[in-house]
Amino acid sequence: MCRKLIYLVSVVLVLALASNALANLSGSFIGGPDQDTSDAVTATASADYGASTVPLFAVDGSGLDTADMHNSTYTNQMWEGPSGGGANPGTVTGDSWIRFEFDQSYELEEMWVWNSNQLNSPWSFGGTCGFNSVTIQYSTTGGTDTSDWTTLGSYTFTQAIGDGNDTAGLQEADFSSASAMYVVLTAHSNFGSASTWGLSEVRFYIPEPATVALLGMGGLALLRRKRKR
Ligand SMILES: [Ca+2]
Repeated sequence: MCRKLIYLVSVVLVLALASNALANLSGSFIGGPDQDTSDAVTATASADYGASTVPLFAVDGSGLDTADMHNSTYTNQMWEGPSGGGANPGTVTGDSWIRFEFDQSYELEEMWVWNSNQLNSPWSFGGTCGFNSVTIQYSTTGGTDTSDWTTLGSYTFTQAIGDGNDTAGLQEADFSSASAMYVVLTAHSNFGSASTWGLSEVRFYIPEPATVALLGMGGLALLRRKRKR
């Protein structure tokens, strides 16, 4: 009776673990698996135009469909701001920047950036607000000294086209497992907009969770127990 109870409890525990692991597996990015990553990623920026263009819209999954393609060309779905706002303390100077803070340090694999997909009718400068020449820097402390930051590199982003149902302007950056709690993207040019800078969405990929290994061990232990009986 007692053995049966222990077995039953073990099965329930492993099933619970499996459920948790599968939930984590379905999205190996910070704040996943749902597309709204704002529970674990906080975005701040050099500037914005107010409530319809706040940095939050770069991390809340807005403007993406379930296949991670652009599905919007409007504000309220992406971050956007004017030039200026000064440099983020400790990182390089540019015309515009956006900073991401995670809920803890992570070993980053890749960052994905969906560039600004804004179609600013009646001016029709689709995608011209997007970052073009960009410096990417990261830090574990977020300190205000330049020595607190490591430069990942200089990047040339591609332009989104101000259309829906595509992934134009999707840019990847490889962090090669660098530890970071903060990432800053500083733009030195965009795709033609004289006054406006922005991004549609940014996502940070991390290694699969350790629970997968635990799940494997738990399942193996149960199989062995079953074979012995
Ligand atoms: Ca968005």
